[in-house]
Amino acid sequence: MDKGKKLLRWQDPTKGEPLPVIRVNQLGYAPELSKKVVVTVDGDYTLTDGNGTEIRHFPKVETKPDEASGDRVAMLELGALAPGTYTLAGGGERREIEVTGRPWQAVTNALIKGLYYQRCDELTEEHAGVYKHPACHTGLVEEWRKPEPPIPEEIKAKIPPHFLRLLSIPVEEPYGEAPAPRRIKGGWHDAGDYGKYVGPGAVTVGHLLYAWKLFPQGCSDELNIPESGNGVPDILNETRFELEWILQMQRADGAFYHKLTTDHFPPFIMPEEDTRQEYLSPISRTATGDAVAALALAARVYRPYDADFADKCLSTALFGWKWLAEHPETRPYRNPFELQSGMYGDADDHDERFWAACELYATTGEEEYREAAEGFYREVRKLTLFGWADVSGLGALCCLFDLKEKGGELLYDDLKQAFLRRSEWALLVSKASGYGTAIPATDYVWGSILTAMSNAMAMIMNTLLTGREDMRDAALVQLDYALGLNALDISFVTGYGERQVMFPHHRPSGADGIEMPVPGLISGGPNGKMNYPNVKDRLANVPPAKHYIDETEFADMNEIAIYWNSPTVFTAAYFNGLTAE
Ligand code: 9MR
Ligand code: ZN
Repeated sequence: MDKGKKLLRWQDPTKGEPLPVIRVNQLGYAPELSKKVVVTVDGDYTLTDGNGTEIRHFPKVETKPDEASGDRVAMLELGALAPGTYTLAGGGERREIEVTGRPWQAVTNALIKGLYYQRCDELTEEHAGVYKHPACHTGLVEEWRKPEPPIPEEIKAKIPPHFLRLLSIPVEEPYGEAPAPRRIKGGWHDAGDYGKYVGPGAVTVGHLLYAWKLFPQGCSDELNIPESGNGVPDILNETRFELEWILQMQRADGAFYHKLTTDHFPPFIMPEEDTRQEYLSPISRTATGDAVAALALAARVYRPYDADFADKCLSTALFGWKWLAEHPETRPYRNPFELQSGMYGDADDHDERFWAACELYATTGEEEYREAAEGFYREVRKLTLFGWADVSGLGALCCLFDLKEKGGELLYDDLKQAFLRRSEWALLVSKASGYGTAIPATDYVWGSILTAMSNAMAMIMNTLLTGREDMRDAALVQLDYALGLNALDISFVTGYGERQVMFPHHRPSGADGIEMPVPGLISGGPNGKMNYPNVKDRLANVPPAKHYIDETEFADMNEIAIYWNSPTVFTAAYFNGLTAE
Protein backbone atom coordinates (compact mmCIF):
# COMPACT_ATOMS: atom_id res chain seq x y z
CA MET A 1 0.00 0.00 0.00
CA ASP A 2 2.90 2.36 0.54
CA LYS A 3 3.88 2.56 -3.11
CA GLY A 4 6.87 0.32 -2.51
CA LYS A 5 8.27 2.43 0.31
CA LYS A 6 10.38 0.52 2.75
CA LEU A 7 8.83 0.03 6.18
CA LEU A 8 10.73 1.68 9.00
CA ARG A 9 11.43 -0.20 12.19
CA TRP A 10 9.82 0.83 15.47
CA GLN A 11 12.18 2.86 17.67
CA ASP A 12 12.05 1.79 21.30
CA PRO A 13 11.34 4.85 23.48
CA THR A 14 12.59 2.96 26.52
CA LYS A 15 16.02 2.95 24.86
CA GLY A 16 15.74 6.54 23.67
CA GLU A 17 16.23 5.51 20.02
CA PRO A 18 16.20 8.53 17.64
CA LEU A 19 13.12 9.49 15.67
CA PRO A 20 12.78 11.79 12.66
CA VAL A 21 12.73 15.54 13.28
CA ILE A 22 9.56 15.95 11.18
CA ARG A 23 6.35 14.10 12.08
CA VAL A 24 3.51 13.67 9.62
CA ASN A 25 0.35 11.79 8.84
CA GLN A 26 2.12 8.93 7.11
CA LEU A 27 -0.77 8.27 4.74
CA GLY A 28 -0.71 11.85 3.53
CA TYR A 29 -3.08 14.78 3.38
CA ALA A 30 -6.07 15.96 1.36
CA PRO A 31 -5.58 18.97 -0.95
CA GLU A 32 -8.26 21.24 0.47
CA LEU A 33 -8.14 20.26 4.16
CA SER A 34 -5.85 21.43 6.95
CA LYS A 35 -2.38 19.83 6.98
CA LYS A 36 -0.62 19.78 10.32
CA VAL A 37 2.93 18.55 10.72
CA VAL A 38 5.09 18.70 13.84
CA VAL A 39 8.79 19.54 13.95
CA THR A 40 11.04 18.88 16.91
CA VAL A 41 14.05 21.12 16.19
CA ASP A 42 14.24 24.95 16.03
CA GLY A 43 15.15 26.69 12.76
CA ASP A 44 14.01 27.39 9.22
CA TYR A 45 11.81 24.94 7.34
CA THR A 46 10.95 24.97 3.65
CA LEU A 47 8.41 23.04 1.64
CA THR A 48 9.24 22.27 -1.97
CA ASP A 49 7.09 20.65 -4.61
CA GLY A 50 7.96 17.77 -6.94
CA ASN A 51 9.96 20.11 -9.22
CA GLY A 52 12.03 21.39 -6.34
CA THR A 53 10.26 24.77 -6.35
CA GLU A 54 9.90 26.34 -2.93
CA ILE A 55 6.21 26.60 -2.02
CA ARG A 56 6.34 27.64 1.63
CA HIS A 57 8.97 29.01 3.94
CA PHE A 58 8.72 28.87 7.73
CA PRO A 59 11.49 31.08 9.11
CA LYS A 60 12.88 30.70 12.63
CA VAL A 61 10.46 28.09 13.91
CA GLU A 62 10.68 27.92 17.68
CA THR A 63 9.80 24.71 19.50
CA LYS A 64 8.21 24.56 22.95
CA PRO A 65 8.17 21.79 25.53
CA ASP A 66 5.29 19.33 25.27
CA GLU A 67 4.28 17.89 28.61
CA ALA A 68 2.93 14.50 27.54
CA SER A 69 5.89 13.51 25.36
CA GLY A 70 8.73 15.44 26.96
CA ASP A 71 9.65 16.59 23.42
CA ARG A 72 10.24 20.12 22.21
CA VAL A 73 7.80 20.65 19.35
CA ALA A 74 6.25 23.20 17.01
CA MET A 75 3.24 22.60 14.80
CA LEU A 76 3.19 23.90 11.23
CA GLU A 77 0.14 24.32 9.01
CA LEU A 78 1.01 23.62 5.39
CA GLY A 79 -2.26 25.04 4.03
CA ALA A 80 -3.99 24.22 0.75
CA LEU A 81 -1.83 22.27 -1.70
CA ALA A 82 -2.49 20.63 -5.05
CA PRO A 83 -2.05 16.85 -5.20
CA GLY A 84 1.60 15.84 -5.43
CA THR A 85 4.65 14.76 -3.49
CA TYR A 86 6.24 17.57 -1.48
CA THR A 87 9.37 17.69 0.64
CA LEU A 88 9.61 19.49 3.95
CA ALA A 89 13.21 20.25 4.88
CA GLY A 90 14.61 21.65 8.11
CA GLY A 91 16.32 20.66 11.33
CA GLY A 92 18.94 18.88 9.25
CA GLU A 93 16.43 16.46 7.74
CA ARG A 94 13.82 16.19 5.02
CA ARG A 95 10.59 14.26 4.86
CA GLU A 96 8.24 13.56 2.00
CA ILE A 97 4.64 14.63 2.31
CA GLU A 98 1.96 13.16 0.08
CA VAL A 99 -1.07 15.14 -0.96
CA THR A 100 -3.64 13.00 -2.74
CA GLY A 101 -7.33 13.14 -3.62
CA ARG A 102 -8.55 10.52 -1.17
CA PRO A 103 -5.72 9.84 1.23
CA TRP A 104 -7.79 7.98 3.85
CA GLN A 105 -10.08 5.87 1.71
CA ALA A 106 -8.02 2.69 1.93
CA VAL A 107 -7.49 2.94 5.68
CA THR A 108 -11.18 3.67 6.32
CA ASN A 109 -12.10 0.54 4.40
CA ALA A 110 -9.37 -1.44 6.16
CA LEU A 111 -10.61 -0.40 9.60
CA ILE A 112 -14.07 -1.72 8.73
CA LYS A 113 -12.63 -4.86 7.13
CA GLY A 114 -10.54 -5.29 10.30
CA LEU A 115 -13.81 -6.26 12.00
CA TYR A 116 -14.39 -8.98 9.40
CA TYR A 117 -11.06 -10.50 10.51
CA GLN A 118 -12.42 -10.49 14.07
CA ARG A 119 -15.39 -12.65 13.07
CA CYS A 120 -15.90 -15.74 15.16
CA ASP A 121 -16.37 -17.87 12.08
CA GLU A 122 -14.47 -19.51 9.29
CA LEU A 123 -12.43 -16.92 7.40
CA THR A 124 -12.08 -18.07 3.80
CA GLU A 125 -9.11 -17.54 1.53
CA GLU A 126 -11.37 -15.63 -0.85
CA HIS A 127 -12.05 -12.93 1.74
CA ALA A 128 -9.19 -13.25 4.20
CA GLY A 129 -6.29 -14.31 1.95
CA VAL A 130 -3.36 -15.54 4.04
CA TYR A 131 -5.27 -14.69 7.22
CA LYS A 132 -7.86 -17.41 6.56
CA HIS A 133 -8.68 -19.85 9.34
CA PRO A 134 -11.21 -22.63 9.93
CA ALA A 135 -14.39 -22.10 11.94
CA CYS A 136 -13.74 -21.41 15.62
CA HIS A 137 -15.60 -21.63 18.94
CA THR A 138 -18.09 -24.11 17.55
CA GLY A 139 -18.88 -26.01 20.77
CA LEU A 140 -22.10 -25.90 22.78
CA VAL A 141 -22.07 -23.09 25.31
CA GLU A 142 -23.28 -23.38 28.88
CA GLU A 143 -24.64 -20.87 31.31
CA TRP A 144 -22.23 -20.18 34.17
CA ARG A 145 -23.91 -21.67 37.23
CA LYS A 146 -21.03 -22.43 39.55
CA PRO A 147 -21.82 -21.29 43.08
CA GLU A 148 -19.55 -18.55 44.36
CA PRO A 149 -17.05 -20.14 46.71
CA PRO A 150 -16.55 -18.29 49.99
CA ILE A 151 -13.19 -16.53 49.84
CA PRO A 152 -10.79 -18.09 52.34
CA GLU A 153 -9.78 -15.65 55.10
CA GLU A 154 -6.06 -15.94 54.33
CA ILE A 155 -6.69 -14.93 50.70
CA LYS A 156 -9.02 -12.13 51.79
CA ALA A 157 -6.25 -10.66 53.91
CA LYS A 158 -4.11 -10.26 50.80
CA ILE A 159 -6.76 -8.68 48.56
CA PRO A 160 -6.49 -4.88 48.16
CA PRO A 161 -9.48 -2.97 49.62
CA HIS A 162 -10.88 -1.72 46.26
CA PHE A 163 -10.96 -5.31 45.03
CA LEU A 164 -12.60 -6.51 48.22
CA ARG A 165 -15.31 -3.90 47.78
CA LEU A 166 -15.85 -5.23 44.28
CA LEU A 167 -16.19 -8.74 45.60
CA SER A 168 -18.93 -7.59 47.96
CA ILE A 169 -21.13 -6.79 44.93
CA PRO A 170 -23.53 -9.69 44.48
CA VAL A 171 -23.22 -11.62 41.22
CA GLU A 172 -26.52 -11.38 39.29
CA GLU A 173 -28.72 -14.42 39.98
CA PRO A 174 -29.47 -16.96 37.27
CA TYR A 175 -33.03 -17.16 35.95
CA GLY A 176 -35.12 -20.33 36.08
CA GLU A 177 -33.74 -23.72 35.14
CA ALA A 178 -30.34 -23.84 33.46
CA PRO A 179 -30.94 -23.74 29.69
CA ALA A 180 -29.74 -26.75 27.70
CA PRO A 181 -26.24 -26.31 26.24
CA ARG A 182 -26.62 -24.75 22.79
CA ARG A 183 -24.72 -23.19 19.93
CA ILE A 184 -24.35 -19.46 19.72
CA LYS A 185 -23.01 -18.43 16.36
CA GLY A 186 -20.92 -15.56 15.13
CA GLY A 187 -20.06 -12.25 16.75
CA TRP A 188 -16.67 -10.54 16.68
CA HIS A 189 -13.81 -11.58 18.91
CA ASP A 190 -13.55 -8.54 21.15
CA ALA A 191 -9.89 -7.75 20.89
CA GLY A 192 -6.62 -9.65 21.12
CA ASP A 193 -8.50 -12.29 23.10
CA TYR A 194 -11.35 -14.48 21.82
CA GLY A 195 -13.98 -13.31 24.28
CA LYS A 196 -17.24 -11.80 23.04
CA TYR A 197 -18.77 -9.09 25.20
CA VAL A 198 -22.25 -7.63 24.65
CA GLY A 199 -21.66 -4.07 25.89
CA PRO A 200 -18.46 -3.40 23.94
CA GLY A 201 -19.99 -5.11 20.88
CA ALA A 202 -23.13 -2.94 21.04
CA VAL A 203 -21.04 0.21 21.43
CA THR A 204 -19.04 -0.76 18.33
CA VAL A 205 -22.31 -1.26 16.46
CA GLY A 206 -23.39 2.22 17.59
CA HIS A 207 -20.26 3.90 16.22
CA LEU A 208 -20.53 2.08 12.90
CA LEU A 209 -24.24 2.68 12.33
CA TYR A 210 -23.89 6.40 13.09
CA ALA A 211 -20.82 6.61 10.85
CA TRP A 212 -22.92 5.19 8.04
CA LYS A 213 -25.99 7.33 8.82
CA LEU A 214 -23.99 10.56 8.92
CA PHE A 215 -21.23 9.94 6.36
CA PRO A 216 -22.43 7.28 3.91
CA GLN A 217 -20.22 8.77 1.19
CA GLY A 218 -17.19 8.04 3.37
CA CYS A 219 -17.78 4.40 4.29
CA SER A 220 -19.92 2.59 1.73
CA ASP A 221 -17.28 0.89 -0.42
CA GLU A 222 -17.27 -2.84 -1.07
CA LEU A 223 -14.91 -4.70 1.24
CA ASN A 224 -14.69 -8.22 -0.18
CA ILE A 225 -16.59 -9.84 2.68
CA PRO A 226 -18.93 -12.82 2.19
CA GLU A 227 -22.03 -10.61 1.82
CA SER A 228 -20.48 -8.15 -0.66
CA GLY A 229 -22.70 -7.47 -3.64
CA ASN A 230 -25.99 -8.30 -1.87
CA GLY A 231 -27.36 -4.78 -2.35
CA VAL A 232 -26.59 -3.69 1.22
CA PRO A 233 -23.55 -1.49 1.97
CA ASP A 234 -20.76 -3.63 3.40
CA ILE A 235 -20.44 -1.54 6.56
CA LEU A 236 -24.02 -2.60 7.32
CA ASN A 237 -23.33 -6.20 6.32
CA GLU A 238 -20.36 -6.33 8.67
CA THR A 239 -22.26 -4.69 11.52
CA ARG A 240 -25.14 -7.11 11.09
CA PHE A 241 -22.74 -9.97 11.81
CA GLU A 242 -22.41 -8.63 15.35
CA LEU A 243 -26.10 -7.78 15.68
CA GLU A 244 -27.05 -11.38 14.83
CA TRP A 245 -24.86 -12.48 17.71
CA ILE A 246 -26.26 -9.90 20.13
CA LEU A 247 -29.75 -11.18 19.30
CA GLN A 248 -28.70 -14.63 20.59
CA MET A 249 -27.34 -13.21 23.83
CA GLN A 250 -30.73 -12.46 25.41
CA ARG A 251 -31.68 -14.55 28.41
CA ALA A 252 -35.18 -16.08 28.64
CA ASP A 253 -36.39 -13.20 30.86
CA GLY A 254 -35.23 -10.40 28.55
CA ALA A 255 -31.92 -9.43 30.20
CA PHE A 256 -28.67 -9.83 28.28
CA TYR A 257 -25.74 -11.96 29.26
CA HIS A 258 -22.70 -9.77 29.88
CA LYS A 259 -20.39 -11.95 27.79
CA LEU A 260 -19.56 -15.29 26.20
CA THR A 261 -16.02 -16.42 27.01
CA THR A 262 -13.88 -19.25 28.32
CA ASP A 263 -13.08 -19.07 32.04
CA HIS A 264 -9.66 -17.50 31.46
CA PHE A 265 -7.75 -16.01 28.55
CA PRO A 266 -6.25 -18.63 26.21
CA PRO A 267 -2.56 -18.63 25.31
CA PHE A 268 -1.41 -17.29 21.91
CA ILE A 269 -3.11 -19.91 19.75
CA MET A 270 -5.29 -19.61 16.65
CA PRO A 271 -9.02 -19.24 17.37
CA GLU A 272 -9.88 -22.71 16.04
CA GLU A 273 -7.43 -24.16 18.57
CA ASP A 274 -9.22 -22.46 21.45
CA THR A 275 -11.61 -25.32 22.13
CA ARG A 276 -12.22 -25.01 25.85
CA GLN A 277 -15.75 -24.63 27.19
CA GLU A 278 -17.34 -21.23 26.54
CA TYR A 279 -19.72 -19.87 29.19
CA LEU A 280 -22.61 -17.45 29.13
CA SER A 281 -21.71 -15.21 32.05
CA PRO A 282 -24.27 -13.71 34.42
CA ILE A 283 -26.38 -10.95 32.88
CA SER A 284 -25.72 -7.27 33.48
CA ARG A 285 -27.73 -4.09 33.40
CA THR A 286 -25.10 -2.25 31.38
CA ALA A 287 -24.98 -4.98 28.72
CA THR A 288 -28.78 -5.02 28.61
CA GLY A 289 -28.97 -1.24 28.15
CA ASP A 290 -26.33 -1.28 25.42
CA ALA A 291 -27.94 -4.21 23.59
CA VAL A 292 -31.38 -2.58 23.70
CA ALA A 293 -29.92 0.65 22.32
CA ALA A 294 -27.96 -0.98 19.50
CA LEU A 295 -30.92 -3.17 18.48
CA ALA A 296 -33.39 -0.28 18.56
CA LEU A 297 -31.02 1.76 16.38
CA ALA A 298 -30.55 -1.21 14.04
CA ALA A 299 -34.32 -1.49 13.67
CA ARG A 300 -34.31 1.95 12.00
CA VAL A 301 -31.18 1.47 9.93
CA TYR A 302 -31.98 -1.97 8.47
CA ARG A 303 -35.71 -1.48 7.87
CA PRO A 304 -35.31 -0.40 4.23
CA TYR A 305 -33.19 -3.49 3.53
CA ASP A 306 -34.87 -6.20 5.58
CA ALA A 307 -38.10 -5.50 7.45
CA ASP A 308 -38.14 -8.92 9.17
CA PHE A 309 -34.69 -8.34 10.60
CA ALA A 310 -35.70 -4.84 11.72
CA ASP A 311 -38.81 -6.27 13.42
CA LYS A 312 -36.72 -8.87 15.21
CA CYS A 313 -34.24 -6.25 16.41
CA LEU A 314 -37.06 -4.08 17.71
CA SER A 315 -39.02 -6.83 19.48
CA THR A 316 -35.81 -8.08 21.13
CA ALA A 317 -34.98 -4.52 22.22
CA LEU A 318 -38.48 -4.00 23.65
CA PHE A 319 -38.27 -7.21 25.65
CA GLY A 320 -34.86 -6.14 26.97
CA TRP A 321 -36.24 -2.73 27.90
CA LYS A 322 -39.10 -4.34 29.82
CA TRP A 323 -36.56 -6.22 31.94
CA LEU A 324 -34.56 -3.05 32.53
CA ALA A 325 -37.65 -1.09 33.54
CA GLU A 326 -38.55 -3.83 36.01
CA HIS A 327 -35.02 -3.68 37.44
CA PRO A 328 -34.48 0.03 37.93
CA GLU A 329 -31.76 -0.20 40.57
CA THR A 330 -28.10 0.00 39.55
CA ARG A 331 -26.02 -3.08 40.10
CA PRO A 332 -22.57 -3.20 38.54
CA TYR A 333 -21.45 -6.36 36.84
CA ARG A 334 -18.80 -8.36 38.55
CA ASN A 335 -17.10 -11.52 37.34
CA PRO A 336 -17.87 -14.63 39.30
CA PHE A 337 -14.71 -15.50 41.17
CA GLU A 338 -13.58 -18.20 38.76
CA LEU A 339 -14.66 -16.58 35.49
CA GLN A 340 -11.56 -14.60 34.73
CA SER A 341 -12.03 -13.20 31.24
CA GLY A 342 -12.39 -9.41 30.68
CA MET A 343 -14.59 -7.74 33.27
CA TYR A 344 -15.87 -4.54 31.69
CA GLY A 345 -17.16 -3.60 35.11
CA ASP A 346 -19.05 -0.33 35.17
CA ALA A 347 -20.57 1.13 38.31
CA ASP A 348 -23.01 3.45 36.51
CA ASP A 349 -25.81 2.27 34.25
CA HIS A 350 -27.70 5.54 33.80
CA ASP A 351 -25.88 6.30 30.57
CA GLU A 352 -26.72 2.87 29.10
CA ARG A 353 -30.38 3.33 30.08
CA PHE A 354 -30.29 6.83 28.61
CA TRP A 355 -28.89 5.66 25.27
CA ALA A 356 -31.44 2.81 25.14
CA ALA A 357 -34.37 5.12 25.88
CA CYS A 358 -33.23 7.63 23.23
CA GLU A 359 -32.98 4.95 20.55
CA LEU A 360 -36.35 3.43 21.48
CA TYR A 361 -37.95 6.85 21.32
CA ALA A 362 -36.36 7.58 17.95
CA THR A 363 -37.54 4.21 16.61
CA THR A 364 -41.07 4.04 18.04
CA GLY A 365 -41.98 7.68 18.74
CA GLU A 366 -43.71 6.54 21.94
CA GLU A 367 -43.98 8.96 24.86
CA GLU A 368 -42.95 6.35 27.40
CA TYR A 369 -39.41 6.29 26.00
CA ARG A 370 -39.17 10.05 25.75
CA GLU A 371 -40.05 10.31 29.42
CA ALA A 372 -37.46 7.69 30.30
CA ALA A 373 -34.80 9.39 28.17
CA GLU A 374 -35.55 12.73 29.84
CA GLY A 375 -35.32 11.13 33.26
CA PHE A 376 -31.94 9.53 32.56
CA TYR A 377 -30.69 12.64 30.77
CA ARG A 378 -30.76 14.39 34.14
CA GLU A 379 -28.31 11.78 35.43
CA VAL A 380 -25.79 11.83 32.58
CA ARG A 381 -23.38 14.64 32.06
CA LYS A 382 -20.57 13.31 29.93
CA LEU A 383 -22.10 13.80 26.53
CA THR A 384 -18.78 13.53 24.71
CA LEU A 385 -17.94 10.01 25.88
CA PHE A 386 -18.36 7.12 23.44
CA GLY A 387 -16.48 4.25 25.05
CA TRP A 388 -17.57 0.94 26.54
CA ALA A 389 -17.94 2.40 30.04
CA ASP A 390 -19.82 5.62 29.31
CA VAL A 391 -22.10 5.69 26.31
CA SER A 392 -23.74 9.09 26.93
CA GLY A 393 -22.22 10.35 23.67
CA LEU A 394 -24.12 7.71 21.71
CA GLY A 395 -27.34 8.99 23.26
CA ALA A 396 -26.26 12.48 22.27
CA LEU A 397 -25.71 11.32 18.68
CA CYS A 398 -29.26 9.99 18.63
CA CYS A 399 -30.74 13.20 20.06
CA LEU A 400 -28.72 15.64 17.97
CA PHE A 401 -28.80 13.94 14.58
CA ASP A 402 -31.85 11.67 14.59
CA LEU A 403 -34.43 13.04 16.98
CA LYS A 404 -33.39 16.67 16.45
CA GLU A 405 -36.34 19.03 17.11
CA LYS A 406 -38.51 16.05 18.07
CA GLY A 407 -36.35 15.84 21.20
CA GLY A 408 -37.95 19.07 22.44
CA GLU A 409 -36.62 21.45 25.04
CA LEU A 410 -34.64 19.00 27.11
CA LEU A 411 -33.39 16.38 24.68
CA TYR A 412 -32.62 18.84 21.91
CA ASP A 413 -32.19 22.44 23.05
CA ASP A 414 -30.71 21.79 26.45
CA LEU A 415 -28.72 18.77 25.36
CA LYS A 416 -27.30 20.62 22.37
CA GLN A 417 -26.05 23.47 24.55
CA ALA A 418 -24.60 21.04 27.07
CA PHE A 419 -22.96 19.06 24.29
CA LEU A 420 -21.45 22.15 22.65
CA ARG A 421 -20.05 23.31 26.00
CA ARG A 422 -18.47 19.94 26.69
CA SER A 423 -16.98 19.57 23.25
CA GLU A 424 -15.02 22.81 23.86
CA TRP A 425 -13.06 20.79 26.35
CA ALA A 426 -11.96 18.35 23.63
CA LEU A 427 -10.61 21.28 21.64
CA LEU A 428 -8.82 22.71 24.68
CA VAL A 429 -7.14 19.38 25.35
CA SER A 430 -5.99 19.20 21.74
CA LYS A 431 -4.67 22.76 21.88
CA ALA A 432 -2.75 22.05 25.09
CA SER A 433 -0.78 19.29 23.36
CA GLY A 434 2.24 20.07 21.20
CA TYR A 435 1.15 17.32 18.83
CA GLY A 436 -2.48 18.48 18.96
CA THR A 437 -3.44 15.16 20.56
CA ALA A 438 -6.74 15.33 22.44
CA ILE A 439 -5.49 13.19 25.33
CA PRO A 440 -4.69 15.05 28.57
CA ALA A 441 -1.03 14.61 29.48
CA THR A 442 -2.05 13.09 32.81
CA ASP A 443 -4.58 10.75 31.28
CA TYR A 444 -2.76 8.30 29.04
CA VAL A 445 -4.75 5.24 30.06
CA TRP A 446 -5.14 1.69 28.74
CA GLY A 447 -6.63 2.26 25.28
CA SER A 448 -5.72 5.95 25.14
CA ILE A 449 -6.62 5.88 21.46
CA LEU A 450 -10.25 5.82 22.61
CA THR A 451 -9.83 9.21 24.30
CA ALA A 452 -8.36 10.74 21.14
CA MET A 453 -11.06 9.22 18.93
CA SER A 454 -13.94 10.05 21.30
CA ASN A 455 -12.76 13.64 21.30
CA ALA A 456 -12.50 13.53 17.52
CA MET A 457 -16.09 12.32 17.35
CA ALA A 458 -17.20 15.11 19.68
CA MET A 459 -15.39 17.76 17.62
CA ILE A 460 -16.84 16.38 14.37
CA MET A 461 -20.33 16.54 15.88
CA ASN A 462 -19.63 20.11 16.95
CA THR A 463 -18.58 20.97 13.39
CA LEU A 464 -21.74 19.39 11.99
CA LEU A 465 -23.82 21.55 14.34
CA THR A 466 -21.89 24.82 14.10
CA GLY A 467 -19.78 24.68 10.93
CA ARG A 468 -16.71 25.55 12.98
CA GLU A 469 -13.44 24.92 11.17
CA ASP A 470 -11.26 24.98 14.28
CA MET A 471 -13.21 21.99 15.59
CA ARG A 472 -12.96 20.19 12.26
CA ASP A 473 -9.22 20.80 11.97
CA ALA A 474 -8.56 19.62 15.52
CA ALA A 475 -10.61 16.48 14.85
CA LEU A 476 -8.44 15.82 11.80
CA VAL A 477 -5.32 16.03 13.98
CA GLN A 478 -6.68 13.00 15.91
CA LEU A 479 -6.76 10.99 12.69
CA ASP A 480 -3.26 12.29 11.99
CA TYR A 481 -2.26 11.12 15.48
CA ALA A 482 -3.48 7.60 14.74
CA LEU A 483 -1.53 7.61 11.47
CA GLY A 484 1.82 8.87 12.68
CA LEU A 485 1.65 12.49 13.86
CA ASN A 486 2.75 11.56 17.36
CA ALA A 487 5.66 11.32 19.77
CA LEU A 488 6.44 7.79 18.60
CA ASP A 489 6.35 8.46 14.85
CA ILE A 490 4.18 5.36 14.57
CA SER A 491 0.99 4.57 12.74
CA PHE A 492 -1.17 2.68 15.21
CA VAL A 493 -3.11 0.97 12.40
CA THR A 494 -1.68 -2.38 11.29
CA GLY A 495 -0.77 -2.48 7.61
CA TYR A 496 -0.84 1.32 7.14
CA GLY A 497 1.98 3.84 7.36
CA GLU A 498 5.74 3.96 6.92
CA ARG A 499 6.43 3.00 10.52
CA GLN A 500 3.51 0.92 11.71
CA VAL A 501 2.55 -1.32 14.61
CA MET A 502 3.96 -4.75 13.85
CA PHE A 503 3.40 -6.75 17.03
CA PRO A 504 -0.08 -6.02 18.38
CA HIS A 505 -1.32 -8.04 21.33
CA HIS A 506 -3.63 -10.02 19.06
CA ARG A 507 -3.71 -13.80 19.24
CA PRO A 508 -4.18 -14.56 15.53
CA SER A 509 -1.42 -12.11 14.55
CA GLY A 510 0.89 -13.74 17.08
CA ALA A 511 0.00 -17.34 16.23
CA ASP A 512 -0.47 -17.44 12.45
CA GLY A 513 3.21 -17.57 11.50
CA ILE A 514 2.74 -14.67 9.05
CA GLU A 515 5.17 -11.79 9.36
CA MET A 516 2.67 -8.98 8.90
CA PRO A 517 -0.06 -8.69 11.55
CA VAL A 518 -3.72 -8.92 10.54
CA PRO A 519 -4.38 -5.59 8.75
CA GLY A 520 -6.74 -2.78 9.68
CA LEU A 521 -6.57 -3.10 13.48
CA ILE A 522 -5.77 -0.19 15.75
CA SER A 523 -3.58 -0.46 18.82
CA GLY A 524 -4.71 1.02 22.13
CA GLY A 525 -1.45 3.01 22.18
CA PRO A 526 0.54 4.57 25.01
CA ASN A 527 -0.60 3.86 28.55
CA GLY A 528 1.04 5.96 31.24
CA LYS A 529 -0.92 4.25 34.02
CA MET A 530 -1.44 0.82 35.39
CA ASN A 531 1.27 -0.79 33.28
CA TYR A 532 2.03 -4.47 33.69
CA PRO A 533 4.42 -4.88 36.63
CA ASN A 534 7.10 -6.54 34.48
CA VAL A 535 7.50 -3.38 32.41
CA LYS A 536 7.48 -0.77 35.18
CA ASP A 537 11.27 -0.50 35.28
CA ARG A 538 11.60 -0.31 31.54
CA LEU A 539 9.18 2.64 31.40
CA ALA A 540 10.33 4.34 34.58
CA ASN A 541 11.67 7.57 33.05
CA VAL A 542 9.60 7.61 29.91
CA PRO A 543 6.91 10.33 29.52
CA PRO A 544 3.30 9.11 29.23
CA ALA A 545 2.84 9.70 25.48
CA LYS A 546 5.79 7.35 24.95
CA HIS A 547 4.66 4.65 27.39
CA TYR A 548 4.36 2.31 24.49
CA ILE A 549 6.13 -0.86 23.45
CA ASP A 550 5.44 -2.55 20.14
CA GLU A 551 5.79 -6.05 21.53
CA THR A 552 3.14 -8.76 21.54
CA GLU A 553 3.20 -9.32 25.26
CA PHE A 554 1.79 -5.96 26.31
CA ALA A 555 -2.01 -5.96 26.27
CA ASP A 556 -1.86 -2.81 28.40
CA MET A 557 -0.24 -0.83 25.54
CA ASN A 558 -0.54 -2.77 22.33
CA GLU A 559 -3.79 -4.69 22.29
CA ILE A 560 -6.35 -3.99 19.60
CA ALA A 561 -10.11 -3.83 20.25
CA ILE A 562 -13.23 -3.63 18.08
CA TYR A 563 -14.42 -0.50 19.93
CA TRP A 564 -11.15 1.29 19.16
CA ASN A 565 -11.49 0.49 15.47
CA SER A 566 -15.05 1.78 15.32
CA PRO A 567 -14.65 5.38 16.59
CA THR A 568 -11.69 5.58 14.22
CA VAL A 569 -14.01 4.43 11.43
CA PHE A 570 -16.42 7.23 12.40
CA THR A 571 -13.61 9.80 12.29
CA ALA A 572 -11.96 8.49 9.13
CA ALA A 573 -15.32 8.09 7.35
CA TYR A 574 -16.14 11.74 8.03
CA PHE A 575 -12.88 12.99 6.54
CA ASN A 576 -12.92 10.43 3.76
CA GLY A 577 -16.42 11.62 2.90
CA LEU A 578 -15.24 15.23 2.74
CA THR A 579 -12.69 14.25 0.11
CA ALA A 580 -15.05 12.11 -1.95
CA GLU A 581 -15.33 13.15 -5.58
O1 9MR B 1 -10.52 -1.54 27.09
C1 9MR B 1 -10.43 -1.99 28.43
C2 9MR B 1 -9.68 -0.94 29.23
O2 9MR B 1 -10.44 0.25 29.27
C3 9MR B 1 -9.40 -1.46 30.62
O3 9MR B 1 -8.58 -0.54 31.30
C4 9MR B 1 -8.69 -2.81 30.52
C5 9MR B 1 -8.36 -3.42 31.87
O4 9MR B 1 -9.50 -3.74 32.56
O5 9MR B 1 -9.49 -3.72 29.78
C6 9MR B 1 -9.71 -3.32 28.48
O6 9MR B 1 -10.51 -4.26 27.85
C7 9MR B 1 -9.95 -5.51 27.55
C8 9MR B 1 -10.97 -6.55 28.01
O7 9MR B 1 -11.05 -6.55 29.39
C9 9MR B 1 -10.68 -7.93 27.48
N1 9MR B 1 -10.48 -7.93 26.07
C10 9MR B 1 -9.42 -7.03 25.66
C11 9MR B 1 -9.78 -5.63 26.03
C12 9MR B 1 -8.80 -4.61 25.44
O8 9MR B 1 -7.57 -4.58 26.07
ZN1 ZN C 1 -14.18 -17.67 17.48
